[in-house]
Amino acid sequence: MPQKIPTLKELGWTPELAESFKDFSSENLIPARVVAEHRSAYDIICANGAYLAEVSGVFRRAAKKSKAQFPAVGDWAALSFNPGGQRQTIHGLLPRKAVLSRLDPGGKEEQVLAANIDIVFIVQGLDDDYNLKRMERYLAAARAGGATAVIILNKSDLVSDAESKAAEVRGRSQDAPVLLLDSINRTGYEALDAYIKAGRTIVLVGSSGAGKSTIINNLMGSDLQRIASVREDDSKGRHTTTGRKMFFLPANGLPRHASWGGALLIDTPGMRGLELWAEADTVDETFEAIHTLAAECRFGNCSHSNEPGCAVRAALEAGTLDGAHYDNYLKLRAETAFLKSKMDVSERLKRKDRAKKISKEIKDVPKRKRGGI
Ligand SMILES: Nc1nc2c(ncn2[C@@H]2O[C@H](COP(=O)(O)OP(=O)(O)OP(=O)(O)O)[C@@H](O)[C@H]2O)c(=O)[nH]1
Ligand SMILES: [Mg+2]
Ligand SMILES: [Zn+2]
Repeated sequence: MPQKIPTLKELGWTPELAESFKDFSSENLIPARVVAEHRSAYDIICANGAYLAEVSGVFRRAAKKSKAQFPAVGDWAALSFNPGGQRQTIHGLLPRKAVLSRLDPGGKEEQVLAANIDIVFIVQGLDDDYNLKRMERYLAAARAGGATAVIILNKSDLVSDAESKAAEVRGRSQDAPVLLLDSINRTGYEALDAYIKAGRTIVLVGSSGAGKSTIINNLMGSDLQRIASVREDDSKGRHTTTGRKMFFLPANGLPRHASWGGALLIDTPGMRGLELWAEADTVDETFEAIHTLAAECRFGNCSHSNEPGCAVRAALEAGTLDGAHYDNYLKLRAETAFLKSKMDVSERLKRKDRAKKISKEIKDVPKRKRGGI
């Protein structure tokens, strides 16, 4: 984390977290937030400052079976502090609130990209990166993890039909707000006021080259993250950001937008794809039109593929339901089907509760305004 080292409170430490930390503090452990992830170590911040940390041997053995149990950026860790040590030791993690997870690209398990987040900024460039199916996939992932999603269509300067693209996305984004940004001329940023607030943790995700690091730099008011141009022929990025890392927006270092101060932003490397770590019902909720139609299907457990009396297929045939939308629904449903047994039920319920709470908090959806920072 660059610049001033934030305090625990600035990192989002609350009396509730302190309460759930009680078991750890009796063992002389202190709280720390994980702010960056390296190959086998983590950057953490605790009351004593910023340090590198590793998990203990006991932790490693206990977590061995599951990658998701290892620390992720945003986690609250229990640390044994050694003033003279090069590296501090993580002995445990506090239970996570909302997370953003995906199916680990190398296997069949959950990978937590960011923990204890409030909002996911789904960033898409309006160049060749623009893709409704991918947007729906990210939306389902945010929902599955219990976070609120905000869709950011970046590079609005590059196209003449930005508004109609935004309208197209709104048609498929349900309650998720859709914002247009031009991050070169820094227009559209005022619309972020309603989401970027002190103490909130926000993770930016999307393809390489979408402009995530450019947005972080604009918000921080300085070029802390490296950015690089996309390929001209297909707008693909060059995987410039290589690790997940949290930034603290200083309250008084910002150009003109003091209201963003105190928010925590997580930059992530561009993803080639995001395979869902989600339950089928999450997918159903993401595809609201289909979900609504399904209530009219003859069979309660209709899969909307070949059953008689299927209202979804009827709408498809009548042309009132978009074919691409339906295809994407079936695809994402199929992906989630085999994960069902792997997910812990109580964990899922906790995530749902959290999602409800967060979306209540963030109900003050703004009227979109345009203008410079
Ligand atoms: N025209 C235009 N270019 C932009 C905009 N935002 C970002 N860019 C450019 O897009 C390129 C990629 O931006 P980055 O911020 O590096 O993208 P990223 O999403 O962080 O990419 P990875 O780190 O590889 O995941 C850079 O050349 C930026 O200058 C925008 O709003 N309009
Ligand atoms: Mg980047
Ligand atoms: Zn049906």
